[in-house]
Amino acid sequence: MPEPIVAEEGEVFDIELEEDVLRRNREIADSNRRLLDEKGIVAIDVMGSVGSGKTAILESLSEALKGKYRIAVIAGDVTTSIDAERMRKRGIASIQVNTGKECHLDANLVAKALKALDLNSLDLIFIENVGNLICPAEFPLGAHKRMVVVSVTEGEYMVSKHPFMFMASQVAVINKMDMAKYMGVDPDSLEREAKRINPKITVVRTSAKTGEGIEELIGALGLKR
Ligand SMILES: Nc1nc2c(ncn2[C@@H]2O[C@H](COP(=O)(O)OP(=O)(O)OP(=O)(O)O)[C@@H](O)[C@H]2O)c(=O)[nH]1
Ligand SMILES: [Mg+2]
Repeated sequence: MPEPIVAEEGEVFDIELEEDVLRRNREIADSNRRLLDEKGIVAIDVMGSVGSGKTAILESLSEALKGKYRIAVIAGDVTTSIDAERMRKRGIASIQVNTGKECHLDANLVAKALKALDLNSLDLIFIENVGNLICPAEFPLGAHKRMVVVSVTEGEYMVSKHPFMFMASQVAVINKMDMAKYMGVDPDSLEREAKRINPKITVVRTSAKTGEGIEELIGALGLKR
């Protein structure tokens, strides 16, 4: 088989421009973190591919946690407000951020969303990133934890193919466990692969449909019921 063509560093984009953008993003992420800490709010960046179940997991987590924490969701999406509406239907304050063509949220968009929320009346903010397993990894938002959601319906290679996302996260969720037997995907091998890429990552298996693993996920995120 012929060797794959690999882009040299700086070949695809102007590398200096990219470094400037990433540095500015980090500065704004640091300022988001300072603001959150000042207000005593914990923020969690929820990343993962399209349809892996990010919103469904946030629905389950919010339901389980809303007696204990005052929760809001910042929902990132390219164009629609569907996810923010889903959370609002459950009585969770929610702000939609549309990125237009961009495949990830950035710290500046999150800063804007934080301005629009009443931070004095919140304890916990979930930030649902745009559905994508590549771009969000490079753009920290100022959250205290980053979690990546994959699902067994995405097949057996989605962890190995996206190492940066697993390196950037503290918690990995393998969702749609109720579908594992139909898909013939082995969750043990997904977990092994995630831990090979990032030995410090905590892996939790969930089903947003049956509620499996939601309690364990609450613990893995450092939250309490
Ligand atoms: N069977 C099963 N279906 C699930 C589970 N979690 C989510 N789903 C379904 O998968 C589909 C996508 O779920 P979402 O929560 O919208 O996924 P998402 O990651 O937020 O998607 P985007 O925001 O579009 O990237 C929906 O039809 C959910 O009902 C699960 O654990 N088991
Ligand atoms: Mg969603």
